[in-house]
Amino acid sequence: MERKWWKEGVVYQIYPRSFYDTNGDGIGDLRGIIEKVPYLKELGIDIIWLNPIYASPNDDNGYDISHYQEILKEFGTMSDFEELLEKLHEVGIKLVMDLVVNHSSDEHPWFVESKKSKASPYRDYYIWRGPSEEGKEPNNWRSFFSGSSWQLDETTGDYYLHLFSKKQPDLNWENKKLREEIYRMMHWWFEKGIDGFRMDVINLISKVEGLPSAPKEEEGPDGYAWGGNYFVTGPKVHDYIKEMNREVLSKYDVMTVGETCDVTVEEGILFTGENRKELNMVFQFEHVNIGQGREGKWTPIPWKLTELKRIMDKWQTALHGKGWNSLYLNNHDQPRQVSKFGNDTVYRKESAKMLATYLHTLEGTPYIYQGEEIGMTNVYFEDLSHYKDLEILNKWEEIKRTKSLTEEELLSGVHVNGRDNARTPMQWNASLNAGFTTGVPWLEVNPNYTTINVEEASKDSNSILNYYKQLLALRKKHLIMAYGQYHLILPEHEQIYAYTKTLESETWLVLLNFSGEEALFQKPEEIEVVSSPQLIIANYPVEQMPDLNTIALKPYEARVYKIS
Ligand code: ISL
Ligand code: CA
Repeated sequence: MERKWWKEGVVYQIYPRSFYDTNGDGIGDLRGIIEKVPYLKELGIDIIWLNPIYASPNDDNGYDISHYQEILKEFGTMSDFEELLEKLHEVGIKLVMDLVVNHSSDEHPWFVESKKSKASPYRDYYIWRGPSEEGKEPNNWRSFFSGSSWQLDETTGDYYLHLFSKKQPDLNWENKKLREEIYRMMHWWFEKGIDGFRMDVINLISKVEGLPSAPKEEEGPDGYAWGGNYFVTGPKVHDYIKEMNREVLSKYDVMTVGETCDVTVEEGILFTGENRKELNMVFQFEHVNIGQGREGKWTPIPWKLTELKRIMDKWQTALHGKGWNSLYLNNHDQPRQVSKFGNDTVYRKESAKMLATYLHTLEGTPYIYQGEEIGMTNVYFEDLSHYKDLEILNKWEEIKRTKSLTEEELLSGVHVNGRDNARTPMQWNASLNAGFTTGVPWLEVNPNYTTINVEEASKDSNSILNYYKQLLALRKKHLIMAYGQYHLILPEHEQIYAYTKTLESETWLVLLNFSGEEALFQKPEEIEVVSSPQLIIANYPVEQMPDLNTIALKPYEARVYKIS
């Protein structure tokens, strides 16, 4: 086991637009983060991952970058950024930035030049193709954000590829000059002192040669198909990452996490293997994608605890000693974890604490998404017009054309899985707009801010917030939390998620009830317990000396014992 700061640290993800607004324009800003540094320090986190703060026309909230070395004006200035970095470093918190290089904005000077003519020196920075034989798009790939992945450009009559919105043209990684520009930009940020990158959809940067269409029979009512086979973890992706590591990453002591949608565990080992010289860890998606129906995330279906176990067990086991896991249940693209995996009504507090216990006792690096530490929930706006996320708005347009879902059906899907669930402003206190802004927030606050907010949670010793503080303090004391080997017990149980963690001669037993009903834990005989097991943490009051052979776990109860 090789010790590393990025394995032992806990990451806190900040979505700057929704974190804290200091000038009343309704948009969170860098000075807002600076003001909250003491809050973050007290919470006990070690690393911040900041969603994009670069110059951007904001088609996709900053994931469409028009200048990689400038700060979005709404967020502040470069000197605000430098001050933030300095203040974080002063208190020992590291800063990881978002690296979005599968695509840029269509307003990036590279694209503006690329578009001008087929002879432009920047033409090949992007992926251009002529129309198909039928005079249509070059292939049938559907964009992540609905419709074709291709946009016709009148200037030359060619189409450009955009796996995401049409304002996010894909960069052409085959072009060596482009890759060198990206590496130069990365050096520039590292020289400034940042501590790492979270790499947006980094496993999509290599496309299969010829960009073949997906099979015709896979085309949906919109006429397009999922083209993932031709760009998810494509043929040259490992070469590119290795090159990036050689040219840039290896020169600094930094942390890297690849956002790798649809990545398999085999690929996960290749990306994160210590001898591979690629990345430190990846975000896999299998566990957050459970519970999807006919129209994917828009038509949620019930999921089973045994599915979650199977997926997480696979990743925990396969990467042990071989790679490294990142641990998350939500982020800015996902519903709130207490709403998806817990219970956001009767057992909100209990289930939020139970989920936290889970994440922080798995092997890997845990990520807390802003507001998770106070148990923020999904938002249930009453109609689609309240939403701002382009994924939701584009889907709405799509269903108006295809009629594949009614608006009511889409709305209920959005309530469960829409990205804006995670993006409503951070709830600081019970004053107007949750204390997030004195102006009009860019996205409405969740009306439950009057009871769910940081101020309230700080006053309550029994709050979710205080439980997170306890967990993070424990993690600093006990290496077993980050490094201990996970071993699943009771794999078939549909209510209880139980496992042991072992590091050298020490073993912990983690018991989690993932249901709203009482559940009876019966300890398998092969799990040996010393005569006086020690309670490490629990989310309900627990009797002093319980008999660990059988325990009736209360709804969403979590207990961790040191059993040897
Ligand atoms: O949220 C999703 C759709 O259901 C995901 O498919 C998401 O689009 C995918 O994980 C990629 O996410 C990242 O890149 C996008 C950006 O919109 C997301 O916010 C970002 O996390 C394009 O840059
Ligand atoms: Ca502001």
